[in-house]
Amino acid sequence: MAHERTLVIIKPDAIQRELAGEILTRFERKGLKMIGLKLQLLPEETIRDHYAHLREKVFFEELVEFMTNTPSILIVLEGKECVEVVRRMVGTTNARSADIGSIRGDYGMSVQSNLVHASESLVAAQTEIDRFFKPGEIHDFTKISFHLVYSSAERD
Ligand code: DAT
Ligand code: MG
Repeated sequence: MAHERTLVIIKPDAIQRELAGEILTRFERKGLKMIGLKLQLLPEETIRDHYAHLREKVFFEELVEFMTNTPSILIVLEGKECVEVVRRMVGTTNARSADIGSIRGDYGMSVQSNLVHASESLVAAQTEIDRFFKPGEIHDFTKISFHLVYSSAERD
């Protein structure tokens, strides 16, 4: 399967604001294949690893608290060039300046509470999928709408 996989987290603010269905629907309607999905209260240590690149920042402890006080929805998506496609659907980190039409741009007003996480590269995506999902929680099935979403050359 040459199609990429990426990790999306529907964050606690989106769950509390009842935006989970809205956000999930965007990925479905785009034509992405959902191969993993679960609701989970994320363990503090897992979030410290996930955001290790930010551990020296003044906002880090508040970020850890924000991410661990309400469950998140974890999603693995698959599709052609989907790491880049999903990052563009999510928008830039600061939701106030994110493009209108992106998820953060349409629903958010915050840098921290910006509704969704999406892996930033193919390498990060693999690490993050392995961090949050066991192999048995990812489902490799044939999606019958693929011949409508892609040309034959784009399907592999
Ligand atoms: P992104 O989520 O767009 O990949 P990132 O990896 O730089 O951005 O940061 C991860 C998360 O950390 C981000 O979604 C929200 C939080 N964050 C980043 N910069 C912040 C800041 N200046 N103040 C508060 N939270 C911040
Ligand atoms: Mg990031």
